Amino acid sequence: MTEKKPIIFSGIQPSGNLTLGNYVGALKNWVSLQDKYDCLFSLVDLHTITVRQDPKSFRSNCYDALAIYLAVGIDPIRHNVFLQSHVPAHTQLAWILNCYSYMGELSRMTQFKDKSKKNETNINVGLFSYPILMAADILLYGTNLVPVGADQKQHVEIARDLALRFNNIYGQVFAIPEVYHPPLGARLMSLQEPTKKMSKSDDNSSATIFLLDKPEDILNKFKRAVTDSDTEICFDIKNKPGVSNLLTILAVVTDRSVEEWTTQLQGSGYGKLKTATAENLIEFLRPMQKRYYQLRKDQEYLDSVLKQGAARAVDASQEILKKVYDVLGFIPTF
Ligand code: AQP
Repeated sequence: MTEKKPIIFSGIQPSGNLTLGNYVGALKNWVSLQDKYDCLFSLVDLHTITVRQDPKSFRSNCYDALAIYLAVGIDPIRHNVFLQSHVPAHTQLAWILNCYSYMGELSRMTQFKDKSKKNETNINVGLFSYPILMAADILLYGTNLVPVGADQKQHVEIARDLALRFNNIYGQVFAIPEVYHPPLGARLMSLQEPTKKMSKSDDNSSATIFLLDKPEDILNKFKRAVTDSDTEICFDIKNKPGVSNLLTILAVVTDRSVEEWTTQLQGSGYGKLKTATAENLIEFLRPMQKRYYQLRKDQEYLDSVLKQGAARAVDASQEILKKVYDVLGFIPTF
């Protein structure tokens, strides 16, 4: 009998082209953790509509993101790769968890505050209750580990709080998930405002590196990256956020330490740091981009991955959902 592995759940919103931040904060770690865990990697499309989407681009963004998942090395045979909207249990559990969540705790969420500022004309209830749906995503599968970037820490904490709250009343229903952040790059910063997170939806496209950016665009974005008026290359997030961000990217994509790069580039100036980061990133992305374009053309294959992922996730979602309904006293369906 094969030993049961601990469970990972994580997802990305197909709300646009995926970024280097999505890669370093999430995808890279999914790939490295997938040998030791049973994983559910979702395209969290229900979360995506908390901000208005153009239906046609939304659908195409879902396939783009799926092809990226596969191109970076996620194995869809061993693990579940699926669209959140294909598994109704996510919204079923989310409704129940709504009834165990408090307005006060949700209104403290940084992402809600940030996104409300960005979408002043559409501060919808979904934006507010986003962490509850995310808690449902996680708790539905008995998840043990949630690999995400630092910006999602608060949301995983809410999922833990809800699980503990529910278990305290009804007994051991949910596993208590742990958060996982990469040791380096848990929050990649904007290239234009390095005190702000690098984001898919930044109005300034120079601020963000997209995984499918062309080499010349990557080089130009790094050349224009904001640093500081000093000249010394050293890692100091508080006083030199721009330089520290570039060193982080350089270290992550070359699999070398920040210290090694700082020593190697000593006395070189920021120009050299920028071109070294751009050139190494371009080479790092090249094979992934090639795989992406091959996969993206194969609609039949992409659909087959989604079909198989959904069937397995629907199946896996039933056990805990049934348990929740049962402990709450709902009459089982006949
Ligand atoms: N800058 C980042 N550094 C490290 N990790 C990041 N993540 C996102 N940005 C960074 C991680 O990527 C995963 C998926 O995030 P998401 O797309 O579901 O939501 P988000 O955090 O809101 O990402 P964006 O890029 O900022 O999207 P938009 O612009 O649509 O709001 C998560 O694990 C996240 O931590």
